[in-house]
Amino acid sequence: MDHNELPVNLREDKVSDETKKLISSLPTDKDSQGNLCKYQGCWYYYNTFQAVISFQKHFQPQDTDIILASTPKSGTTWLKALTVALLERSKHHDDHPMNHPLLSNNPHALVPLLESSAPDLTKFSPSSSTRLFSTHMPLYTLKEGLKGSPCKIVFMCRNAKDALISRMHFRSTRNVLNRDCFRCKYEKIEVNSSVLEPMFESLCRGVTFYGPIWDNVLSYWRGSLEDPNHVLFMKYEEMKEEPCVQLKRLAEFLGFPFTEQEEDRGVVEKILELCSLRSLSDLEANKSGKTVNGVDHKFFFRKGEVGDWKNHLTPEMESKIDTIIEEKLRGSGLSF
Ligand code: PAP
Repeated sequence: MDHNELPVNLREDKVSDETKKLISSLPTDKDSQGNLCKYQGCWYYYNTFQAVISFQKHFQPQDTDIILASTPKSGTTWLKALTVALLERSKHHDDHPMNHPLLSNNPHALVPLLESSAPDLTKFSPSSSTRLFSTHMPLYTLKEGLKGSPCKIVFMCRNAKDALISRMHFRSTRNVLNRDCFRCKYEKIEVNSSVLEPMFESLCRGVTFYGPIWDNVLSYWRGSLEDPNHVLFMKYEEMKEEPCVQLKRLAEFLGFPFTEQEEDRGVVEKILELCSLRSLSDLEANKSGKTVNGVDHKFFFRKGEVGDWKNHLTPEMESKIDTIIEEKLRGSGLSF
């Protein structure tokens, strides 16, 4: 199989000579999918690392930019949809509901990833004057690229065990590279312990794409405590538990609070309904098509449940990861 058929982030074809030199001076490791290097405390596959470096050098922030941050599989798609819907409500889609961008676009197409080699971010101009971007980088690496700009940053955190199981399903459903056979071919990997165990071990070692997860999450947690006007810390579980409260909190933070009339008209509930897993995954735009990185839109929608890890992790695994995370978060005031 052609190297170019690999997911973009797992390829190493975009890495410049300068970046290769830099990688040779960084800590390196591997997970079950590919080579990783550690930059500013965070692990990246090489093409993504190149994109991080390019972002830090070339991104031109605007003060009104909004950055949606998360660790992978923590509710990014949902947060993107909700934020787009919040910003779009000024356009009175009640009159022309079919014009709503979420009805014809996957949320990832509306909110590009900052550290992606695919879109040219300097040229990206969405319909609204507020530009929306996403990232999985930790806050300190993100801030370097924001160059002091007072952008609003929203972080979505999710229980590490649920995010792990979500990623395992994502990998299993997607045709991923099976490096064990050394023949560079795609294989459909079944969800079983041979997939889960290496991913679990990597998680516990802290050697995961965009990990260690606890350091990444803590960077935003601390950022939100230090600068609550610019960094909002949200939890997937709280969004599930009290969606109205959390959506209003998000709207307020972004500077677009709901008016009393909007609340009376049920706009909060309408946005939550539009962005629910069920309605988004029913849309043709999300049933078909792929992201710029070649991921089928439909793979971003699965169960969306809290505690699905209970169906997959043994009590030993549960206890091991809980102990590690508890130790890493000790004294921070955060639990997830
Ligand atoms: P990404 O990191 O690849 O962008 P991300 O959207 O962060 O993925 O996470 C996917 C998870 O969010 C999936 O969880 P699961 O595997 O445990 O089911 C997906 O189902 C869930 N998800 C996607 N859209 C929604 C939504 N609208 N509401 C709630 N959960 C959602």
